[in-house]
Amino acid sequence: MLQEINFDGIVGPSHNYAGLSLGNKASANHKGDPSYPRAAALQGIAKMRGNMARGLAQGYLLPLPRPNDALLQRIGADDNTPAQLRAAAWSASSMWTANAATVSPAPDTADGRCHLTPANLVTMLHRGQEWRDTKAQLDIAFADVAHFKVHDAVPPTFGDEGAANHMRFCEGHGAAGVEVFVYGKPGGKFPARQHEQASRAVARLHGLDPAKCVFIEQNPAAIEAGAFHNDVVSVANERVLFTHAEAFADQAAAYDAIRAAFPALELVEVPSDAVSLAEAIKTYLFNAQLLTLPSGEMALIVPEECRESPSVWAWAEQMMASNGPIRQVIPVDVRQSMANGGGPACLRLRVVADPATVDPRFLLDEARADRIEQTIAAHWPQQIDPSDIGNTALATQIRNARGALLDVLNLDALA
Ligand code: SUG
Repeated sequence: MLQEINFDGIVGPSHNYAGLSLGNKASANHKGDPSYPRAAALQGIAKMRGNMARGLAQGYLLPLPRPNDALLQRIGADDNTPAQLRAAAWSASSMWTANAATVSPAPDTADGRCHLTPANLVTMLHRGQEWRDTKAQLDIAFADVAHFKVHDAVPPTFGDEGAANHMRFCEGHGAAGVEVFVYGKPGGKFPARQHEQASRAVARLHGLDPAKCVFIEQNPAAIEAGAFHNDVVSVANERVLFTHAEAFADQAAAYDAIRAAFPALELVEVPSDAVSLAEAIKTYLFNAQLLTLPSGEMALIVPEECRESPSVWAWAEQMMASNGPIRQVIPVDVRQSMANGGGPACLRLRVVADPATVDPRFLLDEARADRIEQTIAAHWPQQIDPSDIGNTALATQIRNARGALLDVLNLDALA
């Protein structure tokens, strides 16, 4: 049976704070801090276990090979190369699998298969190195060509950031949906990472019905305030759009366009006088997993930071007391990822599929969660200081740690 499976990125052993993402406030604010890869990865596993315990299907994608020597060679890295450039080859940014790909479930596509296009992530050097290795995993996880089609990334210069700028509305995950692509217009203070033409190319490649696609411009003021991806200010699930009132360039026109394609839209809008744009971006209230529980109720999995914000938590409590579609708000601790600008929603890629058609080596159960946790506890570095980047012994530890995980999951093909 078709169902939503969330594929979380396992946080890689090289997780560090190098301040690489211009326009991502958390990344800039934590530049130079020590990082805790082991704790970061265990936080991620705990989040996955929580959703599994709620009765939801859970998968994962593996960390990519780091440090990436091929990237260092391609930029001619030498002893004088700035630390920032070197750090790109050490980034664990593939943990944010909302940027791994855009996914169009089978009921939406012309050939009745689920289509996946890895995001080219060309705006940032440290992210642009990801897609071929990501595709190698998607090719294995979704190898069943009767049910899946994995594309190549769209070419540069069209920046594509994947599911982080993509929403889907439907009556139920297994029903045909309306796909909404949110793009930024370049020319602002910070890069607009998702280009309209990239979104349109993905929609064409996936064989979507043009009448069931909506293209919406992100609010330039939101990008300027630090919403470098639309999923920092909006999230959708089934009929529900949960959004900040300043997410889109023309908010009313955006709602109208979605309603024209999907009349059943249920809007949960948070006004700016309840939660300011700045507070929404600081707490990542919208970078939440909006999930349909087996009971049919919706739950919002938010970062712990939301509970610490008086305005956000007051709003959440009032919403739960109301008769709206979101019945529960559940905080989770993903602070290590949050400090680099990645909340619960960034850490997962949603795929609607029958789990029986997915390679089981990418699906979580309690036994696999135990094995992954043990491997992390045994091999992931406890702490990385910025001055450690480039250290040969640490590079070896990071490579061996990933190798140990591949062994345990029987995925040596990705070595
Ligand atoms: O691309 N952070 C990521 C965070 C991505 C969040 N994803 C979603 N919103 N879906 C980014 O900006 C920081 C890396 C560093 O600074 O080392 C970073 O890449």
